[in-house]
Amino acid sequence: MFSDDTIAAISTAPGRGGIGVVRLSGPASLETATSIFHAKSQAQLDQPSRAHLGRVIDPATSEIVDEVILTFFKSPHSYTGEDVVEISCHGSPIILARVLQLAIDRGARIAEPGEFTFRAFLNKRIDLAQAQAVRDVINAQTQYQARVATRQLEGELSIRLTPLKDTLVEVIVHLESSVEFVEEDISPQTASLLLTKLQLVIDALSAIADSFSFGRYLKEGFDLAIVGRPNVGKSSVFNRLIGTDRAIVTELPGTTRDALYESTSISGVPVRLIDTAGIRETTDLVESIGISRSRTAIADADISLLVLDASEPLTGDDIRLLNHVSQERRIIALNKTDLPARFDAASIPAVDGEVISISALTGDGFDLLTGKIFERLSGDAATERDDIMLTDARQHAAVRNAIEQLRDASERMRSGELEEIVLLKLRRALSALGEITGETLTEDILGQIFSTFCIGK
Ligand SMILES: Nc1nc2c(ncn2[C@@H]2O[C@H](COP(=O)(O)OP(=O)(O)O)[C@@H](O)[C@H]2O)c(=O)[nH]1
Ligand SMILES: [Mg+2]
Repeated sequence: MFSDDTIAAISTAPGRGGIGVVRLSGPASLETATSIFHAKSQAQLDQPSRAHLGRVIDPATSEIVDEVILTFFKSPHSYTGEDVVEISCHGSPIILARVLQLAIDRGARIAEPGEFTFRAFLNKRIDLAQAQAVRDVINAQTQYQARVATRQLEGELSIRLTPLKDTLVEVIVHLESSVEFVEEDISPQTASLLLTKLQLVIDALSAIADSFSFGRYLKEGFDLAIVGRPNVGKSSVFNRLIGTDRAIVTELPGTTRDALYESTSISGVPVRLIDTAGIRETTDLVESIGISRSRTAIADADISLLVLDASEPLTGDDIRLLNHVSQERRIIALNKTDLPARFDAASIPAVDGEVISISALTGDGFDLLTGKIFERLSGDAATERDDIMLTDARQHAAVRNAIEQLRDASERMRSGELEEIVLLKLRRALSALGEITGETLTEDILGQIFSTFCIGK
């Protein structure tokens, strides 16, 4: 990717719409655009940030291609930091392709996926964390995801990291000067001051790293398996959680023979729901294959929702399942509570913790249930609006790496090891943090990140 040429792409989504935008960025944007654009009025086209009504005309045939609005954003006050022109056409794929082709014929190059944002990054309009947030905003499937990504787009992560990096630099400078200018070791007082500073950085970074336990669910979603013996109402619970009659529900035990998957969201967190075949002792071949798939689903799921039927006494199959599904990863729901109860939640063996009473028939208890699921996902993590949330695995790995280096450096400082080794560790920590915002990254990692963008962004 080179920044001295001019790139062009259709920046709106494929398909038809009210308008569609062809975007150009680079030194020749305005020249290229004006060679195919004819303004209706005598306006000065190079006046930035003004919308101009006009027509795109094919210079070869003088044919009118579309009536459009052209907007010019002058460097550095544009998305990419370069000269940018946006041509808003009618939202027809045919017209957009034609306008793009005209720009290409006049020397622009088709943009690579994410190249506009990549240029914004290269020109320091945004840092790498913000560039990734652009992608996350576009890919968001829930309001919650969009909200967190928008905050990251505002530069929240960099704002949190900057003072920590500054402190690190301070410590490094201090140690470096003592290595260069002082014959003797740094005094115990200074050492303890530096150690305190490092600990503050470690604590702050740990809080950021911890937010990933929930952040990754928010970004990638989670798997929730609905399990239980036959006929307790698993498919009914599944249908109610996704809001449609996807799974077949009958009064016959063994109706669901194979696992069913459906994506939805719970409290704004994307979830893949798995309706499983009821688990019981059986000699039926097809059913037993379904049951073995249920067991796999339980093993793979982030959370298993274990459904019991309150209207019938607990059975041996129930008890076996209660013992089989691990406490930490299960939530117990007592279903059919609209019917007279045949046992009491307190009498369920092998349970410490809450049992949620629900009715898949009436919908009672489902707010509590989804609240419980959300609580289990978030754990102690911050889920509030103004708290930072790490959602990216690469960023998480970088923070973890920095923490490790800093712990190691502190350890060595305490035991009075050579400053050079301590310094090496501190610089590594600093460089790991730089990877998040993109100051210290190799070209191929950058390439990898931006290749996951869509074209025109
Ligand atoms: N009264 C009542 N019946 C329910 C409830 N949930 C499910 N059922 C009924 O229980 C039977 C089995 O339900 P189903 O969802 O197929 O159970 P599964 O075998 O565990 O998937 C069906 O006749 C459902 O209508 C509930 O909350 N209350
Ligand atoms: Mg079923």
